Formats: sequence, structure tokens, C-alpha cells
Amino acid sequence: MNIDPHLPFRTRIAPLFLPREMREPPMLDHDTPRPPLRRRHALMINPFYPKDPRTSFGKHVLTPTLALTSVAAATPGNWTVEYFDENLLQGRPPANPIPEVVGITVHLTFAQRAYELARWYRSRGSVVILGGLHALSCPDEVAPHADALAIGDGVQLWPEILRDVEAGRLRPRYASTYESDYRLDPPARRRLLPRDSFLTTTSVIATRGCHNRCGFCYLATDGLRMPYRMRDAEQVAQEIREDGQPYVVFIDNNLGSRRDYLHELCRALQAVGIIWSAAVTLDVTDDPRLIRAMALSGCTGVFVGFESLSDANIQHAKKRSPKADDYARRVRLFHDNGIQVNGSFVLGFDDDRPGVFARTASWIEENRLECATFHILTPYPGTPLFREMEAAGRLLHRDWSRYDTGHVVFRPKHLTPEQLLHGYHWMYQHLFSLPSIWRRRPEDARAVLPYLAMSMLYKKSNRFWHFLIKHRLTHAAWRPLVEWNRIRHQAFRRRLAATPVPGVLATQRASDREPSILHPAPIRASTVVSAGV
Ligand code: B12
Ligand code: SF4
Repeated sequence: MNIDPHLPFRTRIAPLFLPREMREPPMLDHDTPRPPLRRRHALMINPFYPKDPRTSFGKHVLTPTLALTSVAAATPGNWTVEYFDENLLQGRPPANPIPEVVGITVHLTFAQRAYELARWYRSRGSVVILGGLHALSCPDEVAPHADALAIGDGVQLWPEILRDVEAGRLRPRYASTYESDYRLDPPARRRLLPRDSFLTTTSVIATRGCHNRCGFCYLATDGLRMPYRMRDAEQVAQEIREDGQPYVVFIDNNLGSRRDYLHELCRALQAVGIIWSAAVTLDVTDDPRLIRAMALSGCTGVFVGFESLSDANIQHAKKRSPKADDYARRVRLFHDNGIQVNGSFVLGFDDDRPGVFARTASWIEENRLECATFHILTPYPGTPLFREMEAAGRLLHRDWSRYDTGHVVFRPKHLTPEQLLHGYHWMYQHLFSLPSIWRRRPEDARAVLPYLAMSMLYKKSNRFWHFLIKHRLTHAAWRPLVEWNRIRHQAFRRRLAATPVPGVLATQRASDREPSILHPAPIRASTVVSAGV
């Protein structure tokens, strides 16, 4: 169905539920007396960031960031370590006793909250270490808020920092590259996480970097050199077994950068019996056998950065990606292997005009993408896109808290900032609506019910999410659905394994295809969980 290009601008955007706790962090207490300091105790904090009511609140408790659990894994044995995520709505961060060291991860969107926390803990006697993406891209801005800055890979730096604290010789800056042998890193310390608060605590990272360098991506930040590194497939499988959860989310930038490696990983995962999802670039579909291997090893969903349906936009972004007129065939290949697609789209590129919203929404519905994620183009500081926008005088402001891909921070070329924001809101309103969810239901009748259940839970239940998150019921509410799906997926895999391997014909365009034994009738899995990070 082609949506009228004027529809987004004729539609009123409805106000949405956004409780204060999802908008503002808890107040820090400045009045109570200072509790004692606990030596050799480190507290790791993931600061609060305001939630966008257009998207699902469930997104934030799907799976945790690995930033701090990775760093915590490198803590020397004579230190104790504790973890606190302000986004889990459990009130103020721990302050009794006061930790000797506080490690905070800083992204540009929550930098102000990180500084506020840093100020508060420093005033109480803690040594504060700031690290993360923003420390790397804007070190001079971050440095005054910390006793020490960790620039780059915290796993390499953390033991040295704690030893220097012990010896009273802390330096203001520590820097590390990402050139180390990734296989030697200790597994993330997931046991520090409140397990009840997440659908799954098994966020896993198997590879680092990406073969692309898109101009808008944080990987293109000046000074960041992140060569593609892979961990042993067996090591990854073992880490997954140890966490004992049925669903695993790979948070790699692009799990499909090296196809030979992904084949190897699929072989290792096949024996584990979990279901999993990951972000991959669309070119993985160049190898249909790989898509089948992914499905047979438990892949139920992929997060794909389509970014745009305009080839001009893709070229401008310097993304090496298949042509837009071939996206549909490639989506079909995932669907034929029972893999759901969560498409990620960036809005506001230079070739985007007011018709972009209706056109993108029509395409998503026509190709039955089970889920879609939208981002307003955002020039992250330090990237080529930022430099380009700055040089052209197109940046509207430098309020980093609004550089969260949900606000317009630059002057678009063929849209007004108001049109871009309205169109972005309309995309979520439209794609999260019941008629659109229904239009995108899987073709296989067996898959429809779980798809609807998951879509309702994920896209229509923010009030419920608020309750679940606050009362630490996320895992309990979600787990039966996931377990049901894991079992269904195992049956699907047996059916898939019994069908012939797709061959040459499967790689042809859909319109050219002849029915063939090499391209069997698709069998669909009733999967409901798709990668959403
Ligand atoms: C998991 C994830 C999420 C989760 C959890 C987020 C959270 N903060 O809790 C969810 C799904 C909720 C999420 C949401 C969003 N995310 Co997100 N997310 C990720 C993802 C996929 C993985 C993060 C991770 O675990 N990385 C692995 C760790 C090990 O790497 P790291 O964070 O860099 O940490 C290392 C170092 O930086 C350093 N370090 C970090 N912190 C500290 C602290 C100390 C003390 C020390 C010593 C060292 C140190 O050591 C670590 C080990 O080397 C990344 C992409 C990626 N693969 O990194 C995007 C990413 C971080 N997200 C991004 C964005 C934009 C968002 C959103 C704003 C998008 C949106 N509109 O919804 C939201 C809102 C969150 C927000 N305001 O920050 C961007 C950030 C871009 C930028 N320049 O800031 C990224 C990079 C994706 C991308 N390609 O653009 N996200
Ligand atoms: S393909 Fe994705 S992860 Fe890779 S550089 Fe581009 S935006 Fe970044």
C-alpha cells in the first residue's frame, strides 16, 4: 500500500505517557552527613538518560551495556566492585559507605548527568574516573569533571588506574588503543548485574570494529582506531553457556563484517541451543548459506542498518551497501530462513525531502519488517559528518543532551527542522499503530500469534514497562515468552535442516526466480524477539 506523502503532515501527533522517573534522574542528597569511605572498593555507574516516549521503554531493559561489566572484569583481586544502573529506576546511587573509586561511563547524551554524579562523589571523598565514548571524542570537555580520564579501552586501563590509586600516584589521563588481542580479555562480569531487571543479561560481544566507516557513525570519530578483532568462537559459546540464559543479544557493531568468522561462530552456537539476535549489515545476504547457518544456530532476529532508501544518501554517508532496489530481495532471504528483521532508518540526510516519511513507511509495510527503529541524523562530535555540518554552519546548537537521535540538531537541506521532527514522530506513531503491526504480520499463520503478543508487549505497553522496570519484574514477565520461542525455534530448526540447501537460484532476484528444489518453499519460524540495540 502506498501511503499518501502528505499524510504525515496532516496527522496530529498524540501526546504520550512519560513519567517523571523516565524524564529526570533522582535528586542527589547534599544534606546528610558524609558516610565513611570504603577503601579498595569501586562503584561503576551507568548514568541516567531521558527516555523517548515514542520508542519502547522495553528497549532499555532488553539487555545491558557491556561498558562497565567489561571494565569491572579487569578489577584486581584485592578490590571489590559494585554496579549501579540509574536507568533501572531503583532510586539514588549507592552512597553508604562511600566507595574509594567511582567509575562512570560517559556518552554525549548523558554527559551532564555523569558530571553531576562525578561532582557529588568527589565532594564526598571518592576518586572519580570517567571513561566511555564521550571521554574519547571530547576529552578536554570531560577532563575537568574527573580525577582521571580513561580514553579508549578501559579493560586495558582499569587495573593500572586502581594500582595508581592505591599507590597515591594517579595521573589525570590514561589512554589505550583497541589494538590488543581481544581473545585475551576476561569475560564481562555479568554477575554484578541485577538479573531480574533485564530480559537477558547475556549481552555478548564477539567482534570489535566494522569493515565500513560511515561518516555519521561513532566508529569514524577522530583518534579512534578500532581494527576488526574477533574472539574465539568457542570462547564466545562458553561465555554464553556460563550465563545460562535462553536468549542472547550480540551487541557487536556488525557481527557480519567477516563472513568466514560468522560461519565459524554459527557452528559453535549450534550446539548451545539458545536463540540469538545481532546487528549485521545487509551484505551478509551475499552468502545465502550464511543466513541459513545463522538460522540453524538459533538466530531469530537481525538489526539491519538500511539507513535510507536513497542510494544518493548511502553514497554520501560513504556506506558500502547493496543498492536500495535490492533491499527487498535480501529481506526476503532473512524471512525465508525465519529471521525477523528490525530495520534501522536514519532520517534527515541531504537527499531526504518531505516525501521520505511516507515512502519509507510504505516500504517497511510492503516488505513486512517486523520491527523498525528510526533515528534523526545526528552529527556526533569528532566524526566527518560533524566537521561537514560545522564547516557549513548547519549545526543548530551544541546541547549534547539533545544529540540523542530523537531531536533535530542541524539544519536539514530539503526539510525544515520542524518537518523533520514531525516526520520522525509520525514514523513511530504510524509503525507502532495496531493497523501497521497487523499489516506486517508474518505470512505463516503459525507465526502470527507470538508476533502479535510480542509486538503488543514491546510497542504498546510503556505504562506496563514502567511498572515492570520499577518493580524488577522485567525478566519474570518476559522469560516465559522467550522460553516458548526458544522451544518453537528448535522445532523450526529441525524443519529447516530437513530442507535442501539453497543454491545458486536463491541468490537471484525474486522476480527472476523459477520454483526449484534449490529454493524450497519458505518455512517460517514463530520468532518474536528481534535485536533492538
Ligand atoms: C547496548 C547499547 C545500548 C543499550 C544500553 C545503553 C546504555 N547506555 O545503557 C540501549 C539499547 C538501551 C541503547 C540505547 C541507545 N543508544 Co546505544 N548502544 C549500545 C551498543 C550496541 C553497545 C554498547 C556496549 O556495550 N559496547 C561495548 C563496550 C565494551 O564498549 P564501550 O561502551 O565503548 O566501553 C569501552 C570504552 O569506551 C571504555 N569505557 C566505557 N566506559 C568506561 C568507564 C570507565 C570508568 C572506564 C575506565 C572505561 C570505560 O571501556 C570499555 C571497554 O573497552 C552501542 C554500540 C556498540 N557496539 O558499542 C550503542 C551506542 C552506544 N548507542 C548509541 C545511541 C545513539 C543510543 C541511543 C541514543 C539511540 C536511540 N535514539 O535510541 C539510545 C539512548 C541511550 C543513551 N542516551 O545513551 C550510539 C552512541 C553514539 C555516541 N557517539 O554517543 C552507539 C555507539 C551506537 C552507534 N553505532 O551509534 N544503546
Ligand atoms: S556499517 Fe554500521 S557499525 Fe559499520 S561503520 Fe557503518 S554505521 Fe557504523
